Amino acid sequence: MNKENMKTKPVLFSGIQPSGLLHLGAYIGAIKNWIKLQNEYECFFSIVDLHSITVRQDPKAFRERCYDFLALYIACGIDPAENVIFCQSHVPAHAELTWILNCYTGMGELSRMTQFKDKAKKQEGATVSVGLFDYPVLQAADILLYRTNLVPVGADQKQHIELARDIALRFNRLYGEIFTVPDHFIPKAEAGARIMSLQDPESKMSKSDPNEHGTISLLDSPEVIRKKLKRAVTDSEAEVRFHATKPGVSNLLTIYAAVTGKDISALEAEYQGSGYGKFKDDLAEAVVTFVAPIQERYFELRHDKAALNAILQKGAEQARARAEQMLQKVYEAVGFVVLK
Ligand code: AQP
Repeated sequence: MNKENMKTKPVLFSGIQPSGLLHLGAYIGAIKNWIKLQNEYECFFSIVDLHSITVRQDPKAFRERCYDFLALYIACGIDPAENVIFCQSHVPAHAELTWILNCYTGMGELSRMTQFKDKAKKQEGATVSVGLFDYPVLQAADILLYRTNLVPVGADQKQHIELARDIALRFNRLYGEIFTVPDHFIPKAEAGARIMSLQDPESKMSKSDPNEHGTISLLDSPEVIRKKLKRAVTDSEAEVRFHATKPGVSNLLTIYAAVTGKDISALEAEYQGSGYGKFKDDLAEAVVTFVAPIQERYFELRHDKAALNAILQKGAEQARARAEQMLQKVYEAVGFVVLK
């Protein structure tokens, strides 16, 4: 992409919380499309660290994980020379716009968010923070600050993007065309909109899954990947077929197709009559082969903190410049005194 053309391109924003190891679900649901779309859009890829503190983080591990994420974004194929990659906490406008948007969002709307209900349930016994409740508004601010046209996400985020659209439309009705109303970009189900846990195919693969065998991290070793896929829950039919009644096998087929580029129907044909053992072994090798170059590049990049900090510094400056413009526009629209 030629930087000169950036302003004429539509805008893409997306981010991932550095709240645990980056896994294959987030890669297939989101990052794969970031890579595909990065040349067509002016892209802002964020490490959304403000979102992560909606649940407790160990500060030292959390800080290091932000660098892990940066190195992984790049290792997966996001070019830092052509895209803006930044930590959300480096751009104060995200928190500032959230406050404004909080005042244009109903408690009822947030109460209906299924992610909140699921995540609050997972925290049973602990205090559920106001931040967790408000997280979709922060996400709306993330998106709306950049005049975003497209938000590539997994299916679990659809409701949040719809909320961001509702807030933008509501605000625009009151004050004129301030915000761009964003669209989501969600893969089709068979392309990995929702990759499920290897241990519980009814629940999505998740960073915070206490069962580590349910999730494949992009940094898992070949031995660990083989072990997790060998143990993956299937069914008693021994038939490699994509079907709603076979969620475990369908999930494995989706992963297989995503990491090899093969069609699901071709995989079904390839493994007809062969049982699950060979299917799982081959899938494990395909995943190992897929993550190998990502890991190699990751380890090259990860030790060079100075280079990573320089990328974050540049990204923060670029994102701040853009976000600040929108924030000023919003401040003016709601009637704050704006000092020129
Ligand atoms: N299992 C998944 N299948 C498809 N897409 C997924 N995404 C996450 N899990 C899957 C997509 O990846 C992006 C990053 O999500 P996030 O980390 O910001 O939030 P999340 O959806 O809450 O992810 P986790 O793994 O479930 O995190 P924890 O456990 O920390 O809450 C999003 O685009 C998401 O759709």
